[in-house]
Amino acid sequence: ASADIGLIGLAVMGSNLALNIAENGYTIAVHNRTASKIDDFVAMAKQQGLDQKVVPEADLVQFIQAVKRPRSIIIMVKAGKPVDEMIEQLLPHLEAGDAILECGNSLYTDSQRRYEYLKSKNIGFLGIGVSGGEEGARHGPSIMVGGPEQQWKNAQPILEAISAKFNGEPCCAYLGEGGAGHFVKMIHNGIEYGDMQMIAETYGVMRDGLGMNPAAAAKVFKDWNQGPLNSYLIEITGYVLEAIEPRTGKPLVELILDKAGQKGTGTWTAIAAQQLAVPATAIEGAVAARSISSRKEERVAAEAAYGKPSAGKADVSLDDLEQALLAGKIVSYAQGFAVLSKASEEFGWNLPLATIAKIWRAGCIIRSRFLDQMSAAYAKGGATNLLMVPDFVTIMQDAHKSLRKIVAAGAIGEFPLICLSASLAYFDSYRQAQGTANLTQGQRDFFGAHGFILTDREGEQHGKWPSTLGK
Ligand code: NBP
Repeated sequence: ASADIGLIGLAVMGSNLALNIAENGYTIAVHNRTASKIDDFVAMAKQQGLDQKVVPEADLVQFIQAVKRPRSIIIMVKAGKPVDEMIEQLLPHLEAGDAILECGNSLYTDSQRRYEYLKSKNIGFLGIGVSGGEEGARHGPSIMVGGPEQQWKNAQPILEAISAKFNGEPCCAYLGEGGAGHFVKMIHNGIEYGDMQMIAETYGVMRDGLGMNPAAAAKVFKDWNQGPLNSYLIEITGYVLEAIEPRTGKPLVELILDKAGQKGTGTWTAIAAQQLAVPATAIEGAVAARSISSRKEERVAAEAAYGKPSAGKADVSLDDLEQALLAGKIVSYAQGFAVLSKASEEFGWNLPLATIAKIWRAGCIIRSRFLDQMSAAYAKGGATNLLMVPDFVTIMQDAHKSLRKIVAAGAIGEFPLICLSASLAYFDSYRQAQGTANLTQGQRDFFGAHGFILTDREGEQHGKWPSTLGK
């Protein structure tokens, strides 16, 4: 055996990851179900001067035997059934201590199940979230690892070497047992949905509330990228807004159909948050916004029924808009990290929150200056909800006022801010010492005898309610 590691699945992600591994000096055995893709890959590796580091194997058993023991074998095939099929094909040929490193976009419960299944067979299963798309896979993704610690240690040098670096620190970490890596990757994607939706909403305020054209909006995003919002997503927003469609000479963004696609990871985050009873309204709002966007025909009909929104000029400044986006972002990350925190408790993962913020600082889609600030704040320890971390309390004390102005302008101006308004409502609920659930509890006792606690007495009580039956 001559290869340091093996990889199966030479589509976009697998090929790029394999080239990244080869470029970092490791010998990699590669395999793909359709053998012709292996030849294509070797040709690509040759073009990049990396073919000496590649051991191509069209035969699965020879491929496995080409990898040094204890083996680390990456699977980068389509998520779902293909992963299970691949595991079954590998299993008879693996030996105790070997590990399968599954790097696709798998649901964390699938990774948990696979981890337990393979544990019973003395084979390690690492469920690994890889973020950064094609470019990230080739030049340095953010890597979130879950599974048995021993097999992580075997693969650690390679995974750290190929990951993105932030100030020289690898954006790759071991996060916990079982499905921890894919859970964290899922939350990353949920947060990404929130970031993207809130950016789209601020563009909506510029377009519909302030009458700005895409070029003017692009300039604002470029300015914002120099400040606290500095991030990959703000940066690319500037480029998308300034792009011109060559056929027509018009701004490209105005010609793109306003229906957002989604592959499901935002929905998974919203479901997981609900299952764990952690409010993640900004992320849920972002998922809902994509779903509403896809119902274009219904929206066109509803606009005809209710009339075009009154395009009155919003009385807000761009500074308020910047601060509102920052406030919305803080709430959305607070929610995402609260879900992480609860999952950690529930599944016994002991997720390192500061480390998670750290490994998202480079390589992944949500990379930002903000995450550097956040990891530093979490590293100090103490509060689990970001809204209670002292540095962020200071920012929010002013920023929530701007968020309020923007959400109010949207309500009056009739342009939707589903995610920003959800963030504001969460913030206001979170910091309200006396809520309104006292009434809810009264109602629940009325119709279901669910009981309530009185603030001045011990123990559960019931009300003496009038009967409404038959009325
Ligand atoms: P795809 O998700 O398009 O999968 C194609 C690969 O799966 C090919 O190698 C194909 O082999 C193999 N495959 C299939 Br389909 N069914 C198989 C089976 N039953 N047995 C063995 N192999 C099978 O590839 P991708 O876009 O590179 O993504 C790989 C993973 O990475 C996915 O989970 C994806 O969600 C995730 N991901 C993608 C991105 C991205 O930007 N694309 C980013 C982050 C994560 P064949 O050549 O024989 O058909």
